[in-house]
Amino acid sequence: MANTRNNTAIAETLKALEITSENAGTSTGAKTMNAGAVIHSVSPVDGEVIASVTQTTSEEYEQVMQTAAEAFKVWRTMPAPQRGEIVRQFNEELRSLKEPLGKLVSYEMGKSYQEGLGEVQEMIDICDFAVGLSRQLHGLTMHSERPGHRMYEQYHPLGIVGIISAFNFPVAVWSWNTALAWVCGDVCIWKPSEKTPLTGIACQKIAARIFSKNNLPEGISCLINGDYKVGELMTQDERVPLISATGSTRMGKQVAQTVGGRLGKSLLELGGNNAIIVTPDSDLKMTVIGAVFGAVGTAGQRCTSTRRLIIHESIYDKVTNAVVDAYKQLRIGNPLDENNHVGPVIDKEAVKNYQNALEKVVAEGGKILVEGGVLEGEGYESGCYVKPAIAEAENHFEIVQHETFAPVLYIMKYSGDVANAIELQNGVRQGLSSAIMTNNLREAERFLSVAGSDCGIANVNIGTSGAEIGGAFGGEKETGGGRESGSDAWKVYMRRQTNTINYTTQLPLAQGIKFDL
Ligand code: UN1
Repeated sequence: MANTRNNTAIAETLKALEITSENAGTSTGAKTMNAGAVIHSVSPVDGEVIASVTQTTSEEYEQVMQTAAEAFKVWRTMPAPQRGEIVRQFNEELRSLKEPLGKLVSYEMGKSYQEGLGEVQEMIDICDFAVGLSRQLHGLTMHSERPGHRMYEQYHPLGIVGIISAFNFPVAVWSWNTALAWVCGDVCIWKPSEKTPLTGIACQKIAARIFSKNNLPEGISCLINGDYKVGELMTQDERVPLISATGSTRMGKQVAQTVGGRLGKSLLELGGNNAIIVTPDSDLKMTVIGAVFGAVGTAGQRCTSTRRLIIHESIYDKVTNAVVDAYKQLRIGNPLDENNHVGPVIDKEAVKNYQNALEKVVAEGGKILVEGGVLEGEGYESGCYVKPAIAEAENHFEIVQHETFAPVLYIMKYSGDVANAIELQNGVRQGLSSAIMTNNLREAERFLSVAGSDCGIANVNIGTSGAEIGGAFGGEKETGGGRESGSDAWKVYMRRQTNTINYTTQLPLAQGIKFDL
């Protein structure tokens, strides 16, 4: 690592997180390696190279795998509540480092400092959840059909879990996976996005400190860095029974095919195309806050971001005008300055995708309601600051059917019954998050019914983003079908075993089959 930038606040942040020039891109806890090519972490906030890390080579990957496999032999025999105690200690570190880690997330990824803190809070919450879970990894008992027999099921750890995470939630999504996997007795190998490698190193450092303090093997948490080719080392590897991947649908299809081809398990959290339905019985103020935060929060780069607003024709002008007015209040700029609502998008490629979406929606017959554009001048030198835009569009437009990871909101009208709005909301290939704003019980229940939203997440009087960790998180259709985080998502990190024990002196066969010798 080199080039720690000449910015005191960030230099102090890196110091607090123990990111030094000795850190590398590949790490099995205490042991770091750095044989590979250099990748730069460029902040979209000011375009500075914050630091450089090395890409994992295939030789390094092999060493990581061996260290992880050795660590698993130790970790799996530790009682789950004791593993929970380790997660509790890790969480204490997170609590004390919430501010520097939140700041690094904000600076490396570009989301607002408040959202950076929120992301670390999400890590803290899932660790709390995992600690309790470490005493609840229970299976069922069932009555055997044979006398003197006992039947039950138990859960054992899977082994090595591979985690591929995206730039937009550079630390929280890793922790959803890792905190659960750890209490389940698995060890983890993490490939963070090549766009946000430093937050990965920061988390790895924290984990490594805790494992070493407790005399536990370094390989319980491993870090590899690089692009999709490094990810492929894991997806192709039969020694990795579960791959949890977050990112685009295109990436997820690749991962699913490769992992499925070797009959491994994959947990996929892919693209969303989330809508809020606004009915005549909605509360205007709540709708505006939910829609605007959903569309511009994290500069429209959450998989749960609000991409479509489906408004009843009777209130269409009123709601549209209120949302357009709210956009006028938005302050776009340095996300570390708490006066700003919206920071930059991740890089210039994201800026191109944003521009392309705006051009396409117009070409397809859409009408721009809030003008977009790339900001220039003082404070915007990175070239990654864009104006959140709104276009009136139709659901069937090609571009509306796509997830564009940028602050572009499509507004459309529905008439008649709420069923028509639900049809539009479901009329896309993705199925992550959805919401309805209404005080009408019939409409709300209709939206939640079997004939309602087809998404993994369906909210009433809440926007599409900002899910809590307690529920299972994920979506249907092209979103990939995986569930992470709360509820019983832990089961995917374990293998289930059914046990039947005979405590008699006879050996009766199931289904009453007679077989005497
Ligand atoms: C993501 O964008 O990949 O529900 C995760 C939310 C956050 C997590 C988003 N809690 O918006």
